[in-house]
Amino acid sequence: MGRPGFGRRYGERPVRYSAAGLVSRGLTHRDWTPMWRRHDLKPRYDVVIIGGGVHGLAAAYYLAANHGISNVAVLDKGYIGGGGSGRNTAILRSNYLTPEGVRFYERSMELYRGLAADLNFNVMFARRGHLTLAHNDGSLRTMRWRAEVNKLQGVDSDVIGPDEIKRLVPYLDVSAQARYPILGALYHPPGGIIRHDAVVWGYARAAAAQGVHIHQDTEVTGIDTEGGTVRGVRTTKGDIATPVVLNATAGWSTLVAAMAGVRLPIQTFPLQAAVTEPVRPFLHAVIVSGTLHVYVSQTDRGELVFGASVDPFASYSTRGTLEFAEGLATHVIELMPALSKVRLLRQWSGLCDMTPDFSPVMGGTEVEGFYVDVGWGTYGFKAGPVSGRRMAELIHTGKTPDLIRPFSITRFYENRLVGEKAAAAVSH
Ligand code: PYC
Repeated sequence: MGRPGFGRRYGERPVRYSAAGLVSRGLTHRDWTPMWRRHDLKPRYDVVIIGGGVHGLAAAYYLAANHGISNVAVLDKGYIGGGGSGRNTAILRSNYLTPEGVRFYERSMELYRGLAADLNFNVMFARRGHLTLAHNDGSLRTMRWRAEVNKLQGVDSDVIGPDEIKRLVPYLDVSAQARYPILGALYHPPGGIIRHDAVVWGYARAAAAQGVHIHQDTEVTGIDTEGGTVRGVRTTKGDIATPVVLNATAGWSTLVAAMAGVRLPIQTFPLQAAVTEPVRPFLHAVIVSGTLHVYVSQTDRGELVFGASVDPFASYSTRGTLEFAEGLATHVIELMPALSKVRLLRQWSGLCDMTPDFSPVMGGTEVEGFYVDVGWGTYGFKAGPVSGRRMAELIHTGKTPDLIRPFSITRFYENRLVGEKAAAAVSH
């Protein structure tokens, strides 16, 4: 395949953010320049990325910044970060179950830790410690298993008992009288939270500064192939010729892949989440209970952010339901009875592209030039930086990086699944 050209074409240098700049603009009332500019759709791009979430924007940024490929378009049918990237609960962790998964998500954590400096954008990463509670012997066994795999991969995780849990999270009911008493937890100190929209904006700004074009409100309506090779995409704003298309559309990924004639072993399910009114900071760690189908963290503004397992039926709905709010409230109060008077402010859902083994699908497909970065299920946001970086490397070099090789689509025909269901925040 003809690989995309390498000529670096920079866009406009972004304003460098700094404390001095903030003070100076405050005093002079000078406006900030927009973080990226609008462009007309060009008739040809070296790479077209479908999906303006963290995955698509990170891939665009690394294509330009690391590989000199800046004639890139990122297309989004809505606005950037309006899909899963703006709807997740912003939890970062690498305490997975398989060695392949742990290695991969740990690399993402490393990139996230350095992201604010790399992008000159405050993404508000907060290391909080992540606790996955075990309420029965089976879960405790899985937590021990995960802890050992994590340690072998150099990731800080350990199983701790109720006393230590109580010390870390004083408001948690660790008594033997609870309906599902807490027997222990997988404690992962490096886990934390981040500001998800800042991550999206930071990547968009940095990619645009390298010359990438971001086209919002631009829906892909078709993908043209000829003799099993990508030739271009059709959109609501016009047609584009391109040799390379990257599908980074999460919940919509099967529909987009079908336009190129590619079938994916993925089904889309909504995942609901909710946020409360702000309360005084009392919860430092991120708490997960698979048995009670809930996870909770507290933002820097004091709101409690909750999520659950995916809805039990495939759907493209992004609305919240009363059943979810009722179940959530019941379970949260079982965990932390002191929260019974806190009010829920908003609820919503995002779309999860679930694979049979709960691992993603990354790499090329049977259609030359058509790449996928999909199948993220409930893990997508955590992986944005590393998958963007490695997909960019694959597109540039034509060689699959070792880190993402286990996640190729061929694993489903070769009987080598990468089972990560036991590492899900909550049971599905
Ligand atoms: O895997 O940590 C997780 C998670 C939290 C919310 C959705 N997935």
